[in-house]
Amino acid sequence: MTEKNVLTEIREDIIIATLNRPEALNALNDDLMDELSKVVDQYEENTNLKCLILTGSEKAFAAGADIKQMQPKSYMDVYKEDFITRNWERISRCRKPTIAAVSGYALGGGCELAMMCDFMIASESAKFGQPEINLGVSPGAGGTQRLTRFIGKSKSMDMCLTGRMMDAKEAESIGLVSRILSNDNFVDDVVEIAKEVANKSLVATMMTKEMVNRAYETTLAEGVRFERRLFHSMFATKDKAEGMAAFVEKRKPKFKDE
Ligand code: DAK
Repeated sequence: MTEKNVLTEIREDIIIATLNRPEALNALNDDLMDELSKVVDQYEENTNLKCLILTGSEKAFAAGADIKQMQPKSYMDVYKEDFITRNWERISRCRKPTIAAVSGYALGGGCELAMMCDFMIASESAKFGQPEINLGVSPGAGGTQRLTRFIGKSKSMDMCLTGRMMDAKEAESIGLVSRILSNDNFVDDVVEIAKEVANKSLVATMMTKEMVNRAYETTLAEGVRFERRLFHSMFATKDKAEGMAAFVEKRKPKFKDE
């Protein structure tokens, strides 16, 4: 399953997708995003896989959309080809869990791509930014929307209007990343976290993910109603019976994703 711009590795039930355009600090272009979309398709189709880690290199998760690919494009080009919309946000529609493991630069489209994952883990060297304003444009793959929901208006305006970078500590302190890990063995350590996610009932995980995501799209009352309906529905699963029986019997549950 190895392709040119996105490398994949399967470790038990975890799939690691590694962005691989080192010559351009993993700048995102259509070819790379096509490959990444296929990887996400394969991940969703393969019932043995329970968690996807999206990562880059130590120097760059991704330094943004490929400026050299965008430079010659006109308004009519990007409008007609539906630039970005065509499949750049595929990972945000993945129903199974996804973790962004960010080392080095996550800028522009790179930061936006990381925000499309369920949560973000940063190495100590991670740097985040929305520097598009320096290019005479704005974020274009959801940055102004997702970043604002993650970190609030003031910080989001600061990042989008100055184009500055923030380090991992600042990103963690404002909730953009969930945890910071050491640069040493970074991906291996993220795999350990992915295993914790993968060990749960996939049905409960997928439903929980739907609930959390709903919080971004609806009112509190509707969101709580949605949560309650899905919560009730989980009482029909074998995994609910197994999980609760295992607790009562003081043993580890063996989930079957049913
Ligand atoms: N695109 C293309 N190539 C890139 C790149 C990028 N985003 N970032 C780096 N590279 C390339 C460099 O050109 C260089 O290639 P060569 O010159 O060696 O051929 C190579 O990667 C190494 O980069 P540097 O030599 O610059 O490395 P440094 O360590 O000195 O600096 C840096 C690292 C990350 C600070 C710097 O490379 C940098 O500032 N990169 C650009 C970061 C950036 O501005 N990212 C945002 C991109 S814009 C839309 C419109 C716009 C957008 C979306 C939608 N619509 C119309 C819908 C914008 C999205 C973006 O993400």
